[in-house]
Amino acid sequence: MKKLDVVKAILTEIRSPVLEKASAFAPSNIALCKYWGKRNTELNLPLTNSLSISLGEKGANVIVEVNDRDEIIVNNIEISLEDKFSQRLLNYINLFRPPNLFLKFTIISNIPIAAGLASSACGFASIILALNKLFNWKLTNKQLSILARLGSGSAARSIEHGFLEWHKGEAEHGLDSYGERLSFSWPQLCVGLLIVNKDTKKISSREAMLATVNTSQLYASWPEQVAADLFAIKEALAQKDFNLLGASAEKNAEAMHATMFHAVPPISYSTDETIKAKQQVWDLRSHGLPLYFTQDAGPNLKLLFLENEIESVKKHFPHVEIIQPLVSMQ
Ligand code: 2P0
Repeated sequence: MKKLDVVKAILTEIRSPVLEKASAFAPSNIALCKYWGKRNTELNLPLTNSLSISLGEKGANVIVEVNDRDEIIVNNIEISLEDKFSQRLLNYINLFRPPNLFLKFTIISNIPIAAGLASSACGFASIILALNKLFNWKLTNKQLSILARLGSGSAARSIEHGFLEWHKGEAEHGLDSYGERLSFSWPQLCVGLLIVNKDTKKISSREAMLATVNTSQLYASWPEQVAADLFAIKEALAQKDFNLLGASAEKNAEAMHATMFHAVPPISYSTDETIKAKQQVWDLRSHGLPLYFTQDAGPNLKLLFLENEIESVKKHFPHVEIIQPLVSMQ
């Protein structure tokens, strides 16, 4: 099954744009229960469910306009069409447009470049949202999530704000694998972006998850870990039990990193600064501060805490950037 087959199942026809120009914003998202491993690499179909929180106004804004040539501008810099990023974007766009239609993409991302904040997730989600307007497809969020996933797996969780669960689905075509908004609200929840190291990653998450699935002995226990953590996280969200949420999210991230540490050769995204920051969190917690972290495919941490601890967190981590993603969604 190819990406184009999935597109054809959702869009009955490839049509011309109805507008000259359209724009859309999509938030970045952080997984509290991670997506790590695919059952289908072509369609970005995951082996497990995952659950994320969106990051409010941190994300990507895109303007798509009909043009006389393809053009890609990211944060005010024109990117060569030969660039790896452009090639990935153009291959994606080619799934949806008629021949001889050229488009200009102006993408503005307000995510700190080094934060490892799933820029591909909000990037592909914002693009599909903008294309939905440009072509007047009138798709549902479920359909948009499926199409965003074809660009990048975690984009399936960036179509909407709030807590989202990405259902892994069972079907070969993946029309049952999409992000769904959960009805929980928790405005007091804070995410702290803690940048400890600005080096670019040596191995992409795409390559790393493939290597983990193929070579890590620990991967066999990952689906069971996810099932337990997902259950606990949903329970924590329902009960507003912050310690259960933090402990489950941190354990899930640490388990994901353990699976990749057992890949052959081992994969480690942590640096000395990462370990030091984790130890600081553990130390503060042992002294009574309800503070947890999660870590994605990079050395930086995302701290998890509640609004009433903002001042303590700032005191111990003066460089942290604090987001209260759900505060405007009460
Ligand atoms: C996540 N990550 O759940 C996990 C945790 C990184 C660590 O999703 O190959 O860019 O495009 O499907 O979505 C990053 O991987 O990978 C990711 P593709 P993606 O957020």
